[in-house]
Amino acid sequence: MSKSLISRRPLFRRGASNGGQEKAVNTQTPLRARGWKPFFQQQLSLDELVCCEPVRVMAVHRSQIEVSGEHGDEVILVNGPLFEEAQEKPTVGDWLLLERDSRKPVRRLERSSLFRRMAPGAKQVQLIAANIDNVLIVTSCNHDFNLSRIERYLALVKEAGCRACVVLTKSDLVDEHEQYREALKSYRDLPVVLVNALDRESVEPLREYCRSGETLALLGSSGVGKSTLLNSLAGTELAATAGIREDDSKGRHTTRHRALYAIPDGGLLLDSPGMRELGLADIGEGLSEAFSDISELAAQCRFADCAHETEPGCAVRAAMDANELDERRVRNWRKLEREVKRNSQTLAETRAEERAFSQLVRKVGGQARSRKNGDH
Ligand SMILES: Nc1nc2c(ncn2[C@@H]2O[C@H](COP(=O)(O)OP(=O)(O)OP(=O)(O)O)[C@@H](O)[C@H]2O)c(=O)[nH]1
Ligand SMILES: [Mg+2]
Ligand SMILES: [Zn+2]
Repeated sequence: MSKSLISRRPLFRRGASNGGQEKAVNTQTPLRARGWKPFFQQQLSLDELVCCEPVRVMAVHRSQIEVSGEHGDEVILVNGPLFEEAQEKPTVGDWLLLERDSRKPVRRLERSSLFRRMAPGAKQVQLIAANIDNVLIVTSCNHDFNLSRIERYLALVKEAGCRACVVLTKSDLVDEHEQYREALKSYRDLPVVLVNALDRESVEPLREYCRSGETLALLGSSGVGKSTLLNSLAGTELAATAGIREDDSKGRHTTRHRALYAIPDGGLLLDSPGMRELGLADIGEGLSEAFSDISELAAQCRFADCAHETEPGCAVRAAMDANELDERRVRNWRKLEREVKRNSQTLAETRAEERAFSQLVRKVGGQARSRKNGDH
């Protein structure tokens, strides 16, 4: 690992432009304001308490990571062996321990939550963010609204153990916006908030998800208004948003990188580019929790391996026939179950291949060393 300190910047570079309100943020201890909690504190050894300093990962670039800690923001280089394993690589929201003097990363702390997806077109997972407390699933009151996609996000959120809220943006652009809220009425424990993301007053109900010390992720397709929401909650222009355009229901991928932003007098917000694909993998509990009504019914089916099609004694089928369960929802549940199974299998194969390859590399390396030493 190379010597890593490139630059240090003042506290809360992101979001610090709002002079007056910034003061309120800094009344918290800097670490707590960045989301530091007993869960992380208790992972430190006595030695580490003396020699190391925790920093939060605010953004990840190819070979650099922007971090923020007790002494402000800095950029560190990462290209050493510490972070080679895909799962181990730091992602936005992670806590890293830096050696106090050299500013070298020592280790990554255990995560309280992790968001990941199947990397599009690849046979491995891609980390999205870590240590998130709450999630806003953002969708707009137009063609973007899609129950099956919301359910996909929900499975991811439940798996990570986060609190979720659905935010319906652009309510100011349509008259019949209540129909969207109505469509989500039957979802258990799922708050729904209708907003005009451009209007600061309208987004006030969302403040309870981003109190100081909490980390809130904004997830949703491109163009739904994630960065607009971030700016309205921050009360200042922290992230670029798409300009006005004629057909507003199409995204343009304005946000290019995931990053955490500290908002004045509040918590940290994760803004991310809209994700076209959100492949689920290595997820089990999350899916049954997101579909807890169906999983509970499925547990009552006569056959343990019931496919909920034509089997006798199928409780899921009976609920659908009685119009108590939406057929689309059942279809989506089964589709996601198959997807998780398929992707998890692919991942297991990839991991086995990687293990075999590194064993081979070790073996060849060992043989080469033996020859060099003249062993027989
Ligand atoms: N009228 C209205 N316009 C909105 C609302 N929310 C967002 N917009 C507009 O929609 C466009 C897209 O908003 P962005 O905030 O850039 O969308 P995003 O989700 O960050 O998109 P990506 O960065 O591409 O993922 C911008 O022109 C916003 O001004 C809203 O509630 N009402
Ligand atoms: Mg954006
Ligand atoms: Zn059944």
